[in-house]
Amino acid sequence: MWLKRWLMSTNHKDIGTLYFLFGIWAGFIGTGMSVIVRTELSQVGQVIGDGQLYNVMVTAHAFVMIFFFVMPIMIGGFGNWLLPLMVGSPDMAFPRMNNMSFWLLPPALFLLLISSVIEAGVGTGWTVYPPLAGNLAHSGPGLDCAIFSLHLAGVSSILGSLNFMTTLFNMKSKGWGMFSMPLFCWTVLVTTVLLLLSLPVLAAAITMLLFDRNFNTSFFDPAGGGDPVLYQHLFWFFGHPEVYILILPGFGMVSHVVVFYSNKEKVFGFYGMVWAVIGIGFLGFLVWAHHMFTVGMDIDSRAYFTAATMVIAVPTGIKVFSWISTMVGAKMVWNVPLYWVCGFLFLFTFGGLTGIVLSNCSLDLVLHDTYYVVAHFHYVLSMGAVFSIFAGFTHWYSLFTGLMFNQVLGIAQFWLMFVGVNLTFFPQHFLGLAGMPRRYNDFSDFYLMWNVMSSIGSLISVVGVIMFMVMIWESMSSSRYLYKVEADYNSLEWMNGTPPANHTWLEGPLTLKKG
Ligand code: HAS
Ligand code: CU
Repeated sequence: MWLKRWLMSTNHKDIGTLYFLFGIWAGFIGTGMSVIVRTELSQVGQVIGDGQLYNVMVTAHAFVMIFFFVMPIMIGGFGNWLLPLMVGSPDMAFPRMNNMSFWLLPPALFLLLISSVIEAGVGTGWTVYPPLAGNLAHSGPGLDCAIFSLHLAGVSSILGSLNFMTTLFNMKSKGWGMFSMPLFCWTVLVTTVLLLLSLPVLAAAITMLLFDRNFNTSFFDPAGGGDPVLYQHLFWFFGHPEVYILILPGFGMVSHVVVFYSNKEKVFGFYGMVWAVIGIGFLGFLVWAHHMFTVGMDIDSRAYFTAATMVIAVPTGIKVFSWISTMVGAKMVWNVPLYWVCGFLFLFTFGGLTGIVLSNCSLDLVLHDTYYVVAHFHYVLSMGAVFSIFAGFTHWYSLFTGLMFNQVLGIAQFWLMFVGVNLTFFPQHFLGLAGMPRRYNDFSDFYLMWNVMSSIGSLISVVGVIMFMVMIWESMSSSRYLYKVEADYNSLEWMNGTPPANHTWLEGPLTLKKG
């Protein structure tokens, strides 16, 4: 029975729970790797004493965090749990395929982890650029395992995307049009379109690389008429949409949480929000070469990619200002999720602004491959994507478990994380501006102070993450059912597609009442 429930599940909530457990576990592995990285960089000289091993840790940290922590939790966890409830569908469109999407992930993670311990591991960075990823610099099967891992995770994402799309197109309540869907559904829908259009390009690139490595082709080898820059184009045609894949569902969750704790009926500018998300998704496909300004691009392409990239600040700004407008003049309820949302708004915007700085080709020629880039993407990821996950998780925890977090612990944990991540990543802007390159295991004395700060910050955030586990343990061991769910989301009418009478989707899926 237990095996049947968890191994052969066709229930969207159980599968969502599996995604959460998997993602949280992978998040711990990724965090452990980041601690190794920050330890190496906490002093001048070498700690690990092996540059390749350091690079392997950096690479695996990125892969685990992107493909096995943020994506499974945001899309797999929240998507599975919430989308059917939000559109009034009894389950996902293809429940058995849903189970398969999940169970492709553990073998993918397994392949990725063993890739790090086979021979010299994969020390290429998550971009896996040839010639470093070729069979001269990285001989042996480790890198091939990493490629297979990406193939599997990619198949999982594509199947999941088809499932979500079909559910959102075909299984909405009677009489619902596309614009009846709440914002989280819209963001997941756009995310799945991005996945469906970008992942095959990554699959092509890494398959060509696999052939170059093992079957003597030379797609990316100039000696055989190939071109390594082609790989970069293919990778970033996937890679840039990927960064929006990592943030868009977070945008959706933030919208729901903002409305809920502002006591508002709906978000400011709903249609503007929907079109902003669609706009970000569309523009995301037109800007990939801002990651490649240093390859020797002609001046017109530089001007184009700079301008196109900056345009994305417009729809993103629409979203930021709409969230703020939703809160203006509201009777705010200062619960834990609202702390995370305010942290998100402040820090994501900051990371977005440094992105605009990097989009200027002339500046990027200097800043590319420095810690400024590392600071930029950790502000939008560790504080954007991760903060929105915390906002969503602390908000919907009662729906998932029927339990409540301890408020004091929750607020303390927020501030611990807030201080930790800012202390970790703010100094990295200074390191980057001073020219410290990324993906090196040592640095000159000149960079010592800010690196020490950064490493101390990372330890503070680790304490924050452990504290989050304490919060989960505390809530479960105290069995505190403080809130009673007013609407019965398992009722027959709900399963048949009519939302319960007191259901107002723009306030989030639940109307909570002190019980
Ligand atoms: Fe980025 C590199 C540019 C958003 C993630 N980004 C990365 C990498 C990652 C990443 C992971 O153009 C490193 C990849 C690697 O391993 O090499 N990024 C942008 C821009 C935006 C942006 C313009 N990035 C994201 C998001 C991410 C993410 C979201 C994940 C969640 N990024 C770059 C560039 C590089 C880059 C270069 C390459 C650097 C290099 O050399 O390698 C935008 O989407 C951000 C829009 C958001 C805002 C904030 C809110 C907007 C408001 C409106 C008013 C603002 C205005 C701007 C009018 C802009 C409030 C005024 C400008 C001022 C400076 C004041
Ligand atoms: Cu980009």
